[in-house]
Amino acid sequence: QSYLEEIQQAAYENRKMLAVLIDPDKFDDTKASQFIQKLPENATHIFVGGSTVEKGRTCEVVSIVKNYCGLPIILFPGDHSQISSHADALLFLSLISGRNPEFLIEQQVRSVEKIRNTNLEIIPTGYILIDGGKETSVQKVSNTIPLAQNNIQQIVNTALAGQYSGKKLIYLEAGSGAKFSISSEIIQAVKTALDIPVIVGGGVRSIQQLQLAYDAGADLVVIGTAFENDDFHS
Ligand code: 1GP
Repeated sequence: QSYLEEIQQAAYENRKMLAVLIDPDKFDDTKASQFIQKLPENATHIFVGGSTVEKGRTCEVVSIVKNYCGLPIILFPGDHSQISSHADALLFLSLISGRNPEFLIEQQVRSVEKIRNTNLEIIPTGYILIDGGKETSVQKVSNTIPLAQNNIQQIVNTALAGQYSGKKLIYLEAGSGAKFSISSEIIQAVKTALDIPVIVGGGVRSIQQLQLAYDAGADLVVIGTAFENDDFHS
């Protein structure tokens, strides 16, 4: 079974998934084993990526994490330089909420030479940036305007356009460190419209928020900042 098939199967059976996001630039190698030990029991995936990462750093972090942890490591790259053959799979992201060709196709084309010489599983993913109440680095780096949380129709239409163009997953992103995470109303509307699994991330800081996202229909939730700062609490 591929990593995508595992996600599809879990979503189909309503087994909720949790990814811990590691930003390679903020990862402390000397504390790798403690970090891994602290992972919540219900974590199912490690995502690795960030908006801006020093060249070569993603590879180092993936190799270190792999030594300590048996969870699948999935790249969540901010740009083509963040591709490491040591990971298991790659979210091949298109920022479909934006209209910047750089993140719709340019970075993807530039990543091909690197990807085709690896065994990485490629997972076509529609990435939708939604307003999280503050300007996040993904917004700055991608130079795109997030969709407003109250524009639910546009969010649903964007997600469906992603599905129709062959994306296998849709990622609803409020941005790392967002003030507000994606509302239950949005998650529910997107999940109801789509046949493919829905990932939700950005600003999820507590077990209650995590549960709300699951209850609304998120299949996989991504948590980064709260684990980094050790303040994920119930
Ligand atoms: C960012 O969705 C992820 O891409 C996680 O966001 O750092 O706010 O948890 P946080």
